[in-house]
Amino acid sequence: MLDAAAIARYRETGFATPMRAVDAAQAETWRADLVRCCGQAERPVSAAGIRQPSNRIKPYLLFPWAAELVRNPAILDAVEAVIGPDILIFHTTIWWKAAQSEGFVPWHQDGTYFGLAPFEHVTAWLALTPSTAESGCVRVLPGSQKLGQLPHADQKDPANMLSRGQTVQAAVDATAAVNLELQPGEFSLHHTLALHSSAPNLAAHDRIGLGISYIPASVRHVGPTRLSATLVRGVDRFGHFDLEPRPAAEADAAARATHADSINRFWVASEGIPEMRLVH
Ligand SMILES: O=C(O)CCC(=O)C(=O)O
Repeated sequence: MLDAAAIARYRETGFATPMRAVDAAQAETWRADLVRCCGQAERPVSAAGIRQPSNRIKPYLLFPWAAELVRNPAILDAVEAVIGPDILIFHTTIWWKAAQSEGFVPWHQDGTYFGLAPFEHVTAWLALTPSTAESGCVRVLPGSQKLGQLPHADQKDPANMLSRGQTVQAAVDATAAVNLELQPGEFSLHHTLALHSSAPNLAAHDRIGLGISYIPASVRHVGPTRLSATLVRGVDRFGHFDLEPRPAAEADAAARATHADSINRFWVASEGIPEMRLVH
């Protein structure tokens, strides 16, 4: 999947693309599953009036189809090539841009918001619809992962798809950016410190993908809260996280409890690390 030259390119540029995870038919099946299970954009409210975690965050704890998706062997092979054989999933976000909508993602580094050390996390972005320059694909500034962690600040804008509008506080030469164009079933990788963003979706179709955050088991959370993560390949010899179970049935009570617990811990952790608050 990633030969020595491709791994060297990833180290140099901070990204690798495009690679194929599944064929278009399987991508369409997952897209339909996603629309059925995660169609609600707003977080649901319980009978007691308490806002519940969104199905669009960590869906692999709720839905067997998503649990299978994040364990896709082709994605894991590529991830293994860059972070090694013992792999945990720390987070996953569904990135859904409606057709011809204004939503955009500002220039940012994922590492700013996760409270992880060292900076070895890699995001796999899997397309379930075409993700092109026209539909607002992810674009990356090559080599920016070498700049280290840059300061970010909140920039409120209703069209900003990051919860608080977290934006890097550095001049970005967008003309040097590379569009990570993907067809359904293809994926890219980007390094946790790679500066990336995406523009509004000008296409006549929704643009849907998942950003899956993989870390080597050696990476730890820097705050005092004990977080949970999912072991998807190899062995966890470090025990930095409580390991999450795979859902047995679609959003059953056990899966809902695991999902809520995982996300609640994340929220607690974010109180000590302000950048983490309500992150994608
Ligand atoms: O999907 C997008 O437009 C942005 C994705 C992103 O920021 C990420 O996967 O880290």
